[in-house]
Amino acid sequence: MKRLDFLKTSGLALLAGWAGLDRLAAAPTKTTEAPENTSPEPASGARAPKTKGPVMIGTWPFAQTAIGAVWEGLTAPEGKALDAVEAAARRTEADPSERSVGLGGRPDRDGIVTLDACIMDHLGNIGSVAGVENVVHVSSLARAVMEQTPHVMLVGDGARQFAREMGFPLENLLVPDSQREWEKWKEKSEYRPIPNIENHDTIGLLAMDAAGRLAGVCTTSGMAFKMHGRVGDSPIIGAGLYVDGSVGGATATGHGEEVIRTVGSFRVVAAMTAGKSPQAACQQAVEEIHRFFIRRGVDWGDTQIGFIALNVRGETGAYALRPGFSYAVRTAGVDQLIAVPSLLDR
Ligand code: SD4
Repeated sequence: MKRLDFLKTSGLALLAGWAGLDRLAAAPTKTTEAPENTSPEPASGARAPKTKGPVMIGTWPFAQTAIGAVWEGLTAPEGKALDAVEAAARRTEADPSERSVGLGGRPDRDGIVTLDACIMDHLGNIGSVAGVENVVHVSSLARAVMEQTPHVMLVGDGARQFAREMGFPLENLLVPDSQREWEKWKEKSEYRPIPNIENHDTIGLLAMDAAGRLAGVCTTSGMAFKMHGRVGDSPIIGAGLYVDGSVGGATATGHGEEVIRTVGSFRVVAAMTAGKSPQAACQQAVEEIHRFFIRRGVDWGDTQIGFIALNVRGETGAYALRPGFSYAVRTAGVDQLIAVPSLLDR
């Protein structure tokens, strides 16, 4: 392994750590069935009863499985929010049947799978990678950027080179099903970078551990059949993810260009900083983004944007532009998949 003087630990030590995270993710869990809550009440700021950590939330139904797999580790006496979000992300990244994250992610229009991810802790430490080929666990790569380099973001070939130096295995991420979908898409499409509005399945995860530390991660293969080199919101701190350890965190899913344009996740955390509950903050951000569409006079078509948020009191919330988005919430005694309220009816 090429030695770089800013590297603080060896790739072997990192690999040992990742193996530990995957054991954490593989831990058996008890899942409590909970009725779907189709209309979560907005938390009412100072009047809301205090809730305590640990708590963990994530975008889309697959987050429920990922969170369940790491819950035991998060709730252990030494459980850390940062380890939990990374371990949960790794679980989804490793699953080839999840076609929008990690292994099995949908390719770009040239048939190449490129992944984006970022991670942030309660202290404001950040790491990010974008446009990465051949690396399944880009959430861990983002963490390695955060912890092992003086930088916060690596992209493309440089990110892959760093992965190799850190001992990450390089592999083919294009599974046969994704390849078949891409070939079918090529037949029908005009081979233009048309946003695929049906595959907004990024996984964003936020956790608070028993010590009150917050952390978040966001990992995706991005927009299906995107232009090669296109980067969405998911690896952009402030857009796809933001954590303020004294306030709360937020993460986004949906049309990345619009989330970048409006600095979406930071917008949610800023609203919480101003006193909004996570639920009200997500709603305010979506309403503001909707006003951006109207002001710009653009047709938002079937664009979907959704946010989830968690504050330091352990309160959670989510809101989307349109129906169809759901998020997983896990606290002591609660394991729910919640249908997210939305601004538009269709
Ligand atoms: C992106 N928000 O790259 C992410 C993932 C997504 O369709 O929603 N893809 O824009």
